[in-house]
Amino acid sequence: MVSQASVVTLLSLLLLLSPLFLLLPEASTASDPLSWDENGYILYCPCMGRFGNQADHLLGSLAFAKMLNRTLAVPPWVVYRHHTPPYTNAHVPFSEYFQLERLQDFHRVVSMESFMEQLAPQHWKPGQRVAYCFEAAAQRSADRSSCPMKDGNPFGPFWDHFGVEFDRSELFSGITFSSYYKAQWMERYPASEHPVLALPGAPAQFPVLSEHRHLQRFVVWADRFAEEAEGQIQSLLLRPYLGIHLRVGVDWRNACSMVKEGTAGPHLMASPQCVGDRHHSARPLTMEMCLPSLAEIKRAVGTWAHAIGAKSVYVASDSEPYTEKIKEAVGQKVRVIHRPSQLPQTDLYILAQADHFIGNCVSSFTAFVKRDRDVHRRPSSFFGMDHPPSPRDEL
Ligand code: GFB
Repeated sequence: MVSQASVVTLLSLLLLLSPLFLLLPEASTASDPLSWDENGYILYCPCMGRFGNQADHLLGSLAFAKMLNRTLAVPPWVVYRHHTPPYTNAHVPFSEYFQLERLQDFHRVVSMESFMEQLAPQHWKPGQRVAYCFEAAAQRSADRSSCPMKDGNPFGPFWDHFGVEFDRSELFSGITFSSYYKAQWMERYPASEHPVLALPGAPAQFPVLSEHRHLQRFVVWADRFAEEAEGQIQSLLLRPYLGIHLRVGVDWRNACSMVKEGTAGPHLMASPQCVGDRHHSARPLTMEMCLPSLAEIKRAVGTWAHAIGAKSVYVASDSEPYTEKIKEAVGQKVRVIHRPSQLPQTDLYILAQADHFIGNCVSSFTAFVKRDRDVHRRPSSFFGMDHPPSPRDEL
């Protein structure tokens, strides 16, 4: 028989402990030590291009890790500070902008930082660190048989950031990262013998393959970051607002000269997003799509601002924002906002939330916004193309 007094004691004990129970789930996700995945890991340096390029590569790398059933160590974003002190690269953790746990909804991931802090000391010790690369890449190294993991910037600084030296190299040829080679990868590099595949670059194509674009849905803004960016939208913009991305700086002018000269071919960088994925049926890529003239910028902005009844226009730009010219195109009643030293990711967020977005067909910075908007079924167009092909159903 349980006495009334002991029931009361038990209940008060439970009440006393309940806040602890409530805390348990969070504690188990946030601070539990990581356990080792016997299926192995993939590590890579996001060593090509800036944010948009790295984001494209992340999606393909997620798909590759899932294909091999290995955990992906999600690298930090490499940020180049060529013109700002201290001039060295910054390595910004993925979770600064996005929720790592939402990637888990697609496949097992761990941050590169946690991998190095918690798992490497026991499972990937100095002396056991193998680099994996294409034979062709190793040809570039001094001994022609080592992977050039740390040659130059950003390669050296990336691995140095994590204190990694490589002890030997495994070279491969005759395979690519495509799903066609899944069996060869599994056979050649079983996790039991090759637990950590560390690669000099992303195991993915650029631009992202059409079948991997839908993975954008797992790239979800971090709450704190979204709140701050949302605050800017509330204070600066009136809805409906039009968001535009101007990619018009010097590096871009150089890139687009290939379109002018006719040497670009059917695809140039992120252009499959608007001309179509297949080479043989790609729509022609025009100069207005790559480097829109001021007349085209004014035309497209005027057309879309009118179409959505815009009360404001948000201009994100890599350099010149053409604010005054845009005001001429939309009239004095429409607020035109540009923030010159805006963090690229804040620009991306604000563009992604706009009532309509006009982007640059060839830019992977635009591509990030376009995919995010497609996931949320928000409309987008491009300079030089008012009516792009509709996104595929899987988005
Ligand atoms: O993102 P991203 O790979 O796109 O690189 P592309 C362009 C970078 O320029 C961004 C800055 O990551 C930003 O740092 N940037 C461009 C902007 N547009 C904006 C903007 O509207 N707002 C802000 N705040 N920043 C590729 C590069 O760029 O273009 C390659 O990755 C190379 O390195 C190639 O330069 C020509 O695909 O447009």
